[in-house]
Amino acid sequence: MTFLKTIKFAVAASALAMTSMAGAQNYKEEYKLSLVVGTAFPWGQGAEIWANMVRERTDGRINIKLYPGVSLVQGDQTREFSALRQGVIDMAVGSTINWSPQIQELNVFSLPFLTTTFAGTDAITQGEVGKKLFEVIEEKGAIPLAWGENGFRQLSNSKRIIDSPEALKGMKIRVVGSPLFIDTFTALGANPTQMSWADAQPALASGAVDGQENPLSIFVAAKMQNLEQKYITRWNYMNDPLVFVVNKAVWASWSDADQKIVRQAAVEAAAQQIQIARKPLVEDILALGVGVSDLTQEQTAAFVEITKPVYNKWKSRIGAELVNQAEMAVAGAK
Ligand code: X2X
Repeated sequence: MTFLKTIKFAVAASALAMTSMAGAQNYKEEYKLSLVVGTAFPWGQGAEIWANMVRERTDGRINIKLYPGVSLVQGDQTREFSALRQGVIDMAVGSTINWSPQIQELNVFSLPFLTTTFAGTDAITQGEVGKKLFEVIEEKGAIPLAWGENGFRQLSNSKRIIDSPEALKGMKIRVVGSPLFIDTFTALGANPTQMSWADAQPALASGAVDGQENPLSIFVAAKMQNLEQKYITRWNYMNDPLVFVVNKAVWASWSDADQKIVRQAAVEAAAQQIQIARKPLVEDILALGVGVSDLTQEQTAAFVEITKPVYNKWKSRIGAELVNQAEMAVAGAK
């Protein structure tokens, strides 16, 4: 070995020793990943796919454990983002609805009837608006890596077919997270109550509330036919994207190579997760004896019309510029 080669070898060896030492010091034994629902749901399956990919591709250096039921924040899903920022949570696959109390811009997805199609949803998340929202999330203190999807939220209830705002009059509906939902369902003439997912299920079972809104994949996996839910209206009034995300300090503690692995795995897992979430479920639901109503264009128009003031009010709260951009993306997708 020449002198130069010997030097190089020594430097490389000590660099290696330093990296693995740093690794041993900085890497946690387990990374806590928060999510609302577990692996019986497409949402949880996406998180599991991500965790498994990362574990395999990092040879176990990054070991992710799933905490469904938002158990790290005692089931209060509206506190998930704060806990993530503070480091109580290391990672999450989280709903934009649940983070919207801390990140006003994420309300854009909850604007009633912003888009009723997957193409429209993709045009928003995969385009300029999606990029901008990732910048906002990063400014707020977390590293977003990929968009997933909970799905189009459909209305279900125990009482009757809902095909007009009149039919919804006075009905007690459980709603999520953001005050926007209270506004929407108040405008529709219903009687909305905000509660967590954990509280929603007993409230539906006991009849304390008549109905709720969630994607069909949630309806099926949570067996909502056993929670008195007999009628579904497939109105596609909003899609609920998920974000695959990592706490900033945790992210910074990983080597460049591991960051790359985690990011790439998030992108792949999210793509798979969206495919699973988009699997049609209407036949399965009809087989359960639950009625599913689709709306005509005229019927949809009545819902759009009556929620327009809510849309406009929240458009200025969210930022008209961002919402205009989302509207343009949707228009371009048609
Ligand atoms: O609470 C809900 O309805 C759920 C499970 O869809 C969310 O976390 C947004």
